[in-house]
Amino acid sequence: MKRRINKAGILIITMTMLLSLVACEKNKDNLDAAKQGDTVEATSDTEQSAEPTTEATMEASATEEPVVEEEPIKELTYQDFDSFQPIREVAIPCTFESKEENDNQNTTYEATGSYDLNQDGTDDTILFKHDSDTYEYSLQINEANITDFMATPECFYIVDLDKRDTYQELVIYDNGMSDDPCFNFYRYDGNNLVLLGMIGSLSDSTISFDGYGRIVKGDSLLNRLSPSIIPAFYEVEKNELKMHDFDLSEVLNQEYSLSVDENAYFCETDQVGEDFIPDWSENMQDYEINLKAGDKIMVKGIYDSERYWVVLPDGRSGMLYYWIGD
Ligand SMILES: [Ca+2]
Ligand SMILES: [Ca+2]
Repeated sequence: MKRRINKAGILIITMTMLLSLVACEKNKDNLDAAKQGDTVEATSDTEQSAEPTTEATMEASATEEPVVEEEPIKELTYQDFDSFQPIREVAIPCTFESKEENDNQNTTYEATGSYDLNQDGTDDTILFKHDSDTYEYSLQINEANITDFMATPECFYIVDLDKRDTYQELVIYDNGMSDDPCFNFYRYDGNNLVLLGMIGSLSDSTISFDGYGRIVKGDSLLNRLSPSIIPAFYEVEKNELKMHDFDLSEVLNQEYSLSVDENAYFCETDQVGEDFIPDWSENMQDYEINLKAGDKIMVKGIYDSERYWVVLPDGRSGMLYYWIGD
């Protein structure tokens, strides 16, 4: 299990999204500064346009669906990956201060920030406390509180999931117990604080938003094809994140170009499908494959975000798969 000692620094960085999608690693430096008592101000090159519409939402309850203005939106298809923007580009600037305390037994991390999450004109006080030994955390926004467990909180973001309502959501990136990242989504409506849900992803930079309440991950091989493909999307329904799969039957047996270089594993086999078990023995290197951007592959089967039945440019057929374990 991988443990991180210095969470303090990391958290703060959070909202930073400078000109070029600076990653958490860069932010860690800032957080270290914040750990000393400084204030780290995150910036974003892309602010979402979320004009407050104060009339309806101040009395809304987190137990109710947010008030959504009438604005028809395009039905999403598996071909719409380009209408999504990564979290680092859409995160709204916010400042957090943090401190870390150690005694003989426990390390506690605390971060505070202020942001008008329900867009009622008054900033809301955000207080996050985490115990790195028990993994328990407390998130308090004004008088509302949630306690739960989180392994390795590293970054805070504020995003506007749906620009048609007045909520703006807090997202906490948890790097997991063993580099198994997860984004935790919270909504505050002025009275209630709700954990909308969690979305696991294979890295911290692969979650994207369309501004109309829809979220996609970018950690699938399908995202890196040209044209890119979305296997599924998430949206909030009754204050809960729900995943919707796309019907990808039209995608199969088609040839696609890779949009980026692809380092993976490939096993030439007829034993394709859900039951395929990768060889993770000491011979695993024998299955490494390096495909290049522009290479054409045919997708014959999609089993999850880590395993695909493909036909390679040289005509070999088998399973293309990825290392996601520890
Ligand atoms: Ca407020
Ligand atoms: Ca909103």
